[in-house]
Amino acid sequence: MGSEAILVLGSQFGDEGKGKLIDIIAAERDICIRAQGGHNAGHTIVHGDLKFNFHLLPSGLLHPKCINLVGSGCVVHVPSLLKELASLDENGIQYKDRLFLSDRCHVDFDLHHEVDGLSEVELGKSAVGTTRKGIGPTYSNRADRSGAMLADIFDDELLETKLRRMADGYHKRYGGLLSKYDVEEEIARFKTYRERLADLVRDEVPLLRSAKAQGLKMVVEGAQAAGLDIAFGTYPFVTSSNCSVGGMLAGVSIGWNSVKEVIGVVKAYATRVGGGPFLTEQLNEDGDKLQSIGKEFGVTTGRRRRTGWLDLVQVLLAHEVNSFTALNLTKLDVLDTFEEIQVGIAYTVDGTELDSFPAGKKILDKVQVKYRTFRGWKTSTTGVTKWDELPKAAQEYLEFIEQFVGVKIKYIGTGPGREHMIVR
Ligand code: 2SA
Ligand code: GDP
Ligand code: MG
Repeated sequence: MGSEAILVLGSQFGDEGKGKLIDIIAAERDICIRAQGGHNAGHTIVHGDLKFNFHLLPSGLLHPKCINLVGSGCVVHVPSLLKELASLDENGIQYKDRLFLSDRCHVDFDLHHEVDGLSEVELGKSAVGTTRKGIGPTYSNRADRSGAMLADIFDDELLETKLRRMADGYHKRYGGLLSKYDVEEEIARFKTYRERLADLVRDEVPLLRSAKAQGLKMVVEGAQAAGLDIAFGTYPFVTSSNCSVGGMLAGVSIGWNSVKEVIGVVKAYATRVGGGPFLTEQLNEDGDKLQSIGKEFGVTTGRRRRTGWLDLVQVLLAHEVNSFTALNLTKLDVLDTFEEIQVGIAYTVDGTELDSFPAGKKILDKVQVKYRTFRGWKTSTTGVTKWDELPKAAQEYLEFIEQFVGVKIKYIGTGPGREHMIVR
């Protein structure tokens, strides 16, 4: 039997609950793979009283038989990686011989963190609202071919030359503002990382070749989401990687013909953390209620997430880019107490309906969202695991989404725990 992969992708602005679904799917998969992004991501998994937050590391680690790979499209901040590994150790999660990082991953240096912060300060009111984890600067250096791969850190001289060159470049750009950064200290620190990373870093290509030959089952965990995708998101308020199917295939050597399913994760309402357009945002009591019931805080930065109604124009764009084969609607339970629930179903500009989610601030500023109102079900759905046990009004809400997007909702989240899921 051939090897095949399930891809799990965010379809809004991130934090849809991808980590929870990955954890569920990884129980029956042999390999869990991250293909883009870095430790900007925050994926929460809840098992009974235990709560795990993964950042760079794949969310399949809680399953002892699952191998986990950080693929070539990712960027790695080594001190943060070591912190995540320490947290695995503290929780008794064994990762020897089942966690690997591609030697083609680019290194996110402390230098990049400093530069991320400076560039945000410089942007002032137009700041992107990044996680300040150095993601943008690291991908910039990768694209301009001056970055360092994990493979390079095992060569003292090469690493030193590359890091010095990057630091010189940024010193010219930011002058005294970068005076806090000490390149000698970072170079010296890398000498201590080598031994620690030697067993973890490897060429992913033969690893996956052998996995494919054995017919192993894979799950690829998308980080961030379509609305933050560097090509189709709300540029420039996006992350610096492609969070789409294309980004996954560019970030790990599985090949297109391994892809069996592409699951789009959709939160039952909408959230965004950071700046940028959010057309269904509710700066009112409804928004506050979604934020507090949904416990909407950034997993990596602790920032309060902005909240609003589900925007199906946005989800449709995500589907058009990714061709979802199924959806996971998450956090249905957060809507349990609402009298009425709204859903964005179309955009108009000067009275004319748009045929897709538009690009650019000028037009986005003018968009009016057309909503459809649903009556709330006012019954607890927390922990429901069967479709038939959902209130009729909740079923109607879900069926409308399914028909609008044209993709079956296969999974429905009714709470943060692994067991809080309806599977259809
Ligand atoms: P960056 O740091 O360069 O990737 O930031 C660029 C934009 O991407 C957004 N972004 C995210 N949005 C939602 N969740 C993310 N992960 C954390 C979480 C975020 C946190 O799970 O909660 O803790 O704040 C994530 N990572 C990047 C970011 O907000 C910018 O809008
Ligand atoms: P990710 O970045 O897409 O993996 O999502 P995050 O982990 O950043 O944020 C999702 C949050 O919602 C986490 O705290 C999850 O534990 C929680 N969550 C996931 N699914 C559900 C659900 O169906 N109901 C509730 N109430 N919480 C959920
Ligand atoms: Mg998250």
